[in-house]
Amino acid sequence: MKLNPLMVGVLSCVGLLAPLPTAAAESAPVLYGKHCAACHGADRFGLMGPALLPENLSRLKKDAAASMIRDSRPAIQMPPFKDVLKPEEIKLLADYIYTPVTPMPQWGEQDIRASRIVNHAPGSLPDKPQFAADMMNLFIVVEGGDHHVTLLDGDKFEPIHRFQSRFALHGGPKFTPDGRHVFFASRDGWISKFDIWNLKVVAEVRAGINTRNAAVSGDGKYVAVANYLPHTLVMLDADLNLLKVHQVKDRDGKQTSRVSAVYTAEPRRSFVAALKDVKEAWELSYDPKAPEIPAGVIHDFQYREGAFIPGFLNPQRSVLNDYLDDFFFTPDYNEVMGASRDAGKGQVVHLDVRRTIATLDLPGMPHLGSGITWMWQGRRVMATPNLKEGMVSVIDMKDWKTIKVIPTPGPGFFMRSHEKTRYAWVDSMMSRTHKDTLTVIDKETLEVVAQLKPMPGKTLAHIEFTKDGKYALASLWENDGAIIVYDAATLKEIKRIPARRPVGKYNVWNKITRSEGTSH
Ligand code: DHE
Repeated sequence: MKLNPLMVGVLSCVGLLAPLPTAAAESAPVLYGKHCAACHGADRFGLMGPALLPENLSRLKKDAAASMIRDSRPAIQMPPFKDVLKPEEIKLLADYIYTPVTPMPQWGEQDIRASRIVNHAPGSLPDKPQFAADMMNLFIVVEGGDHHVTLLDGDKFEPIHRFQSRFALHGGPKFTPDGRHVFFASRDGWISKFDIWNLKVVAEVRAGINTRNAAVSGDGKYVAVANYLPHTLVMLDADLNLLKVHQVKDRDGKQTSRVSAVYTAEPRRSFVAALKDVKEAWELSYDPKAPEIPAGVIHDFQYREGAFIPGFLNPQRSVLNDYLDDFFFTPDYNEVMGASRDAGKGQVVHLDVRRTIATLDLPGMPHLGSGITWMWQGRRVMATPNLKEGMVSVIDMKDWKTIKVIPTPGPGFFMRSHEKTRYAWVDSMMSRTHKDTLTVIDKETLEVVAQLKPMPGKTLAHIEFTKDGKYALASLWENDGAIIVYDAATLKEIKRIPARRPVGKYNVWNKITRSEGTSH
């Protein structure tokens, strides 16, 4: 993690073992077996404690991991090991957990099936909300500080319920179309299904060892999970039963790939996945009647001479000019605007043509996953913050030209707006000096109208609007942080709700209606 030492709780479970004093320096695997394996797994894939593999630890610097082993941290179970392990043993352990496991760890069908936990069988909970609130104006708040989730009433701005989540949730939670269920993905591969109406985690499954994100189909029947480790794309049903594990390989079957992300293209009834190490995008239909997909050379389509695979939940490949890392759908979902993290150039991929149809001028490492769109002077534009430079790029979605670059005080991660508000909000959380500042941009004039800095020096990021667009909720991204509620028109602070590093918040209505101002 480049921003903060966010892997709070890494090794958190080690303390459940009574640490034994170590007389002489032992080898790292022996030390690990003695002090860590019971909770983090002998294979380092994680058990009650998180996985300790370089892929899972990439957001934590090695010396921060060493100091965590040595001194522990507040609010985690692990005791400090400074009186148990010698400094050189702590270093050995830190080196060990950053050593890749070879060959690449596998997490196959059997592992996935065996990991499934059902707390409440389908149909066993009431089909009515068990509390009074506007079910469409609820917020799911992910609190990374102590790995909890809060359900917030979006009218009263009061918490309704708070529960422990899996370690290190990442990406936006995904809702079923009725807004009743929400699915979370953790970096360690756990997918959790929460019944909002009954305030219960109903089922969980571990779909991978290191996961990027998950997507839920527009009909709420399927879940797709994008993994870095192993190189798989996993298909589940909505009760988290395994349907299929795709080994992600190029069309020649030679090169495997991590999956950067998977999203739902609801109007196309499909999932679209970006691959990090292969120049392909995959589209998998979740329509059981999807036409078969030609595989290999087809001599005659009419007479079906050639090999075909079923169209349902199998990949159609678009072969691309460049890698696709982060991407953004056009409003009709037929095209994606994509960026490769290193290139400085982007590409537009047409999902029917199945190839790159345009290149985009995108300097500054745009965070396209955070892009939003709106109508400007009769045309639709999209805007994206940049992870490396303090600027928001505004792009015409017809000719893919950059209309304007709006300067912000520093590189940002998240951008948000709402159909019913005039302003778009963006953070500068990647900046050391301006991580505390939110920039408010007028969507008509494309000018900055305000900069908000309620707590100098403290990170302020990630906005989400209420269902009606009248209030903007920002995260004071600190362990003793808060959700700050702003009037979206006057930009005045209305309320603070305490929260422990609230990394993100998601409004049910904005998500299920695919609001143009929010991420999908
Ligand atoms: Fe994220 C969403 C990728 C680091 C917090 N992040 C996403 C998504 C992707 C992504 C592809 C969209 C998934 C979705 O919503 O379904 N994130 C990446 C990275 O490649 C990156 C830069 C490096 C990494 O380590 O993975 C990265 N992300 C971070 C963080 O360090 C953040 C700030 C803190 C954290 O908790 O990990 C972070 N990412 C988020 C959040 C979302 C997200 C809060 C959901 C945003 C939303 O509003 O939808």
